Amino acid sequence: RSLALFASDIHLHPALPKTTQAFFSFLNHHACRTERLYLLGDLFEFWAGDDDLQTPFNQQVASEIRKAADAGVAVFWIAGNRDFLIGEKFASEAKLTLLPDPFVALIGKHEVVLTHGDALCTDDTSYLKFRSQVRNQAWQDAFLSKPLDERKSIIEGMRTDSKKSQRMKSSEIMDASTQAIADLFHETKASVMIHGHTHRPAKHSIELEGQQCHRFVLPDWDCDTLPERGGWIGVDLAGTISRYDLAGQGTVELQA
Ligand code: OKV
Ligand code: MN
Repeated sequence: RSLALFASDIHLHPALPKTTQAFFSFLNHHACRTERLYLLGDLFEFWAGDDDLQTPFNQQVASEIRKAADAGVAVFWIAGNRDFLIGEKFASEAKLTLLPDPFVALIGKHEVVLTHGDALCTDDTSYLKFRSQVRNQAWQDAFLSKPLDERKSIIEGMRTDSKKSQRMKSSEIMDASTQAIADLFHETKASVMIHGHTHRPAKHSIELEGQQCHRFVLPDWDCDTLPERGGWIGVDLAGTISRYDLAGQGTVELQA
């Protein structure tokens, strides 16, 4: 048994069957044998509201997560920039606990700060403006009061626009900023950070105020177009942090 597993940016969608199968296989073969599972955002390609739980696809995702919970895994969730409209209904169907972003967890002997990662991209000022709008409770209440079909077509329209304007290109401004990273380590006193969002899987180590700090970036799981992508981070009972590929092959990144 491992202590905790971390995954993000799986981008589940009915049109991406390989990605979906890879996630279900992760749950059934790996996540079912951990004490805690942390899902750190963008599990879904997009989420239009918990009333979309009627679709067979969304039902199946919730029930696969619930199976892990029923096997004794404590499942935690931090929202991403695509599925921030997940609410208590989804949480109870999937038997998971919603956490705020950021959240500090004691994992073995490590104080670990967990975040999706989009709020670290502070150089992308237009995105941060959009983020503060859509994370506002009154805005969400108004959006969720629209019919589900209308919400889905608004989101589809945003996705089409974003593809057209090439806003998704991997530019420097869309990476986590050095200052935002240092501020989060400082504010939380954590020495380990785990996040996703940037799709730049890596381990970065820096010294801050005399303390070695390690930042682990999770991979995205676009298994339908790029079969080599995907994977998770695990902490074993001794506190060793490893990175795993989708075959479950581990590489030690930080000794306890
Ligand atoms: C993804 C990013 C666009 C960065 C919107 C509810 C809302 C989901 C959404 C819309 C946008 C994802 C899903 C896209 C990432 C961008 C621009 C920058 C920095 C809602 C649920 F607002 F309507 F309530 N979205 N899309 N960006 O076009 O795929 O990551 S997206
Ligand atoms: Mn994201």
